[in-house]
Amino acid sequence: MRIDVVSIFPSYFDGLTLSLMGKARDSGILDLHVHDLRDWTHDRHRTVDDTPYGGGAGMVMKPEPWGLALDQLAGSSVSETRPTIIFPSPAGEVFTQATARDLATREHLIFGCGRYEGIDERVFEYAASVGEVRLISLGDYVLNGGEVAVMAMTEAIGRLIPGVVGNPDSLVEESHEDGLLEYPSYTKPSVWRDREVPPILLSGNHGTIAKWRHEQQIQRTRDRRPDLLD
Ligand code: 6GU
Repeated sequence: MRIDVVSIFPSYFDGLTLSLMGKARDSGILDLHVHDLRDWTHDRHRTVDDTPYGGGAGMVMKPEPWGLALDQLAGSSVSETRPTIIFPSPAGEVFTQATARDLATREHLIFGCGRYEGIDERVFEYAASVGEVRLISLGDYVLNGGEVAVMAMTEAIGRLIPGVVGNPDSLVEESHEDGLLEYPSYTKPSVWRDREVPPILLSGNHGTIAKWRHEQQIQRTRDRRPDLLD
């Protein structure tokens, strides 16, 4: 999979050289490129924002650098198929494990990180002429820009690409994969600071253990995330 990220703070994404995402890049499973939006400006100050038409607080990202970025990154020199172009936005559809699974099947993702009060609306219209546009939110709260959201999304998507997570079994038994939260885990020692590991886990009976874990999943989901059971 190819991923392009456009941001005015490319160094946010230095963390994607670490751990499993770093390994996926080194092995070539993930072809990730981070770009500075200012590289598509042509004025001396490398301007990416301006005041909003109609007045109001804050600044708006100018359309021209975004247009040039999309022309270059969505062009056929980068991918044969139309890319999926994702703009992180608190005004978008909410990102879930199902979104991650869908996006993990795409050949080419482009993430456009907005800052300030947002991006000139015409950029979204133009992007829809060169790719499939998705506005995606991490949840109902506001971040200063899309960078942290794109870090989260690329990790959630990247780990679903075959070969990124070493043991595929660990993808199956996780929170949200079956609509339930994960069961509790324990390791040695069997008694720690007077607290015992649930004895059933030491019984060696795999059938009863599986049943107990499933019950724990349901109980936790009911307690912490009843909305997932509706
Ligand atoms: Cl994707 N972007 C911003 N700026 N704020 C958010 C968000 C995204 N998701 C939740 N809050």
